[in-house]
Amino acid sequence: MAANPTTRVPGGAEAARHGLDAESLQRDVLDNLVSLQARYPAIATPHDWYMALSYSVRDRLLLRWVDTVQRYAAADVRVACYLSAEFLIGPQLGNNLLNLGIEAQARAAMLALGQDLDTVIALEEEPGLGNGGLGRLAACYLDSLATLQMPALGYGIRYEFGIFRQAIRDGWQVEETDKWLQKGNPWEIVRPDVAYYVNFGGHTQSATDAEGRFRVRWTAANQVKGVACDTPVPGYRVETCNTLRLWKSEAVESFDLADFNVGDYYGAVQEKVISETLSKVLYPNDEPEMGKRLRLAQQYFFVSCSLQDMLRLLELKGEPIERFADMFVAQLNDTHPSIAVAELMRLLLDERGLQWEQAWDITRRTLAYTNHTLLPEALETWGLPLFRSLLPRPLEIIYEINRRFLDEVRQRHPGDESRVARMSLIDESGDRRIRMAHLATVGSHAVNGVAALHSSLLRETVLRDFAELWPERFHNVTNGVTPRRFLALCNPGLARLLDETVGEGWIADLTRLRGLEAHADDAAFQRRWRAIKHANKEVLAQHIQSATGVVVDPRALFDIQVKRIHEYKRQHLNALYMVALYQRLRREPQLALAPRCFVFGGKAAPGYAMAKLIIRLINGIAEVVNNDPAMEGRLKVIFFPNFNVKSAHHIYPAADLSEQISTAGKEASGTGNMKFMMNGALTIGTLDGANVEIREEAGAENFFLFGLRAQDVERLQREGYRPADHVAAHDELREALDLIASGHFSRGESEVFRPLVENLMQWDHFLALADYADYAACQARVDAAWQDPAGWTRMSILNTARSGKFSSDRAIREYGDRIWSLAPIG
Ligand code: GFP
Repeated sequence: MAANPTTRVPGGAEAARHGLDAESLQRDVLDNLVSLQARYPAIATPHDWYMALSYSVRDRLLLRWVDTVQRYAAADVRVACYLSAEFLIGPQLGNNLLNLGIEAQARAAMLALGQDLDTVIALEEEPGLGNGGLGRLAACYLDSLATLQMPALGYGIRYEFGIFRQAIRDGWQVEETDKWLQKGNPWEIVRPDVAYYVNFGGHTQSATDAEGRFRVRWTAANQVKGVACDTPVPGYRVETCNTLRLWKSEAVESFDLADFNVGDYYGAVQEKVISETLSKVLYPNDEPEMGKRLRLAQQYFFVSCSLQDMLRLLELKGEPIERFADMFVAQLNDTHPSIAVAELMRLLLDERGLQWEQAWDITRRTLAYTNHTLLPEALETWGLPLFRSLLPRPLEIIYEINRRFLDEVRQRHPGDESRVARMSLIDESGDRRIRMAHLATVGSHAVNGVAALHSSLLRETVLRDFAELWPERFHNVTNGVTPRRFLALCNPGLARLLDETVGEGWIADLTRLRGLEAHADDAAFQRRWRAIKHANKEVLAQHIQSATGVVVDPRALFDIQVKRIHEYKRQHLNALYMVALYQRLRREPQLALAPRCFVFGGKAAPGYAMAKLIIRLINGIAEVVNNDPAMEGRLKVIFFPNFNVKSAHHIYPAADLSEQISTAGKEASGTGNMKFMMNGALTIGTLDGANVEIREEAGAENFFLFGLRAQDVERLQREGYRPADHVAAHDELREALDLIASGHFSRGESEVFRPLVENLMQWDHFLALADYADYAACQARVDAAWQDPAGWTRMSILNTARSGKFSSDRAIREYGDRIWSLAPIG
């Protein structure tokens, strides 16, 4: 739809009503308090004020939003659609104020109304619509797309219950339901008119239509309606405001169950219940395959709604179907949306009547796939019976894609049937399963990993045959994080110093932080740098005290590991070192070691017993260490409960040391590592994921490196790794394991940690014991470096100064140039 200039929203009058000054804001907040909250100041609760202010900010965003939509509609540009099952967007109010540039005005307006802005901001419930890095990355990318003024839409699921809330009881993780919508969500705009139907179950029939063309009709057993729920995504200090569109499932009232389920009333009702619960809850990572029927349904649901929406937008633009791939590119964030390959084909073939070749050409040109993991257990596959019963028509299409694809492979490699079996979209080796990573690769024009090392391992291992077949399709785009939220917003003290030193331009061009290098050795500058870090540590110390009751000293070295709990991320390696340190200090109280405060945060998947045991271990160590008078002023251990975006705001700025200690070759990239670096933490890490590039940028001398390389890990495992040998060779390690096994950290119950200790001694799949000695030695270097404040501060400044590469703006530019052929439209 070409926008008619006379119908454009008149920015002038509207803008005046929604002025950005404190007085207009104050007026609006009061208006909204009455008209949207039905409250008046004398009885308004702090939450009412939060809602009223948020609505006032939203009004200002919507002006930009309407304008942006009209600009995109008028321009002949491609739109990037980011399809992701997770968007961990974090609290919105503070970020929106920052991006609009009206934080000071909002503060003044609230003050005039007798309210404190920070208190109001702290009340916001966080939408927990993601597990960790993958979902947070999607949110950072939306921020950069808007800031770079690139036409984009985020598409995902509006989960009613996000990732569970983690409570700690008796040292164990307890999961509580995340009722983030309970008090309402002021940022959401529900659009009942933007809704699509999605089929499930039933059967297919083929017939020839009136024009003699072969057509397939899918008669579903059940249909679900997806309703769009939009959230505005403003760019930083630009007029552009993009959209995050999340789908909410609803039962289809008019659907006549009896017509489709003759004789199976209960079955039909059950399906109806499923449709109503489709978008209820986010699945945690690392769960066993069982009971995932709903998960597959969720994936298909949001992908189908999103593709149907894109087709509708194409029509609105008045473009023919042949131009679909010119107008849209869809990035598949991991395999969760990879069913898009079959669904886009279905929509083009069955609903639009295209021929296979043309539909396939459009599909391939539209889709691109990002891989986020090499771990075999994390690569999605679906058993055929489950897939067939839920998605009979997409399955037929997958068979046909596979048939044609394997013909191509056979032509290229005649007689190489083992290659055919390896590359097939169906794994025939056991109970036949669909390999979603293969489907995504075959159906996309570009495939990328998320850090240089990961992308090359992807080409050499998991997708090797595909990289041989289509080398030009493989790319690397190293992840990035938004410096708006993860520096400007969460670390205002440092942000002020950066503004003063290199100018405000760093927020939109992070490479400008290089200007800090000139000050790295300046004693006065260093003092200011340390004072800011110290103030941030005081803030975190307060949060720690209110969350755990433990008092920590901000003068200690804050050594922090926050991320999902997983054996490959090796929180247990860190835990072993803490135990060893504790023993050393007990044995030799005079040891000249710097006081250290270890902080952990992260959730374990509810069904992942070993990860939960690691949490129990950390809490067990914390209980013993924090209550031992001999450790006072020397060692503290904290497990910060319910790590999320909100608490991350306090954690990254307060870190001295960032723990990035995964087994080399296992962490695809990491993004927390980048957030720590920007905030001046030094990294202790392996050569894994983006650590490799962080070290390159920071300089090897400003990074604490230890551990096996990816190729060593692979060789050791191939040759037969014997963890017990490493224990035998290292007294401190053996004693640490013995102490854990003795029940010292489990209130005398020696059984509690037995599975963990035995697992390490027998298998140690992630080589924690093989890396222990080097890790401990590296920690000693950290200790020595910390005892030289000037040297440490210099390294800290240089880390921030050289973090420019890790802005998500850089990453999004690379996607735009290399994968999407998409330029900003300012
Ligand atoms: C996953 C990978 C990480 C990677 C992110 C984003 O996140 O290495 O940085 O995706 O690409 F494992 P997590 O699920 O580990 O948080």
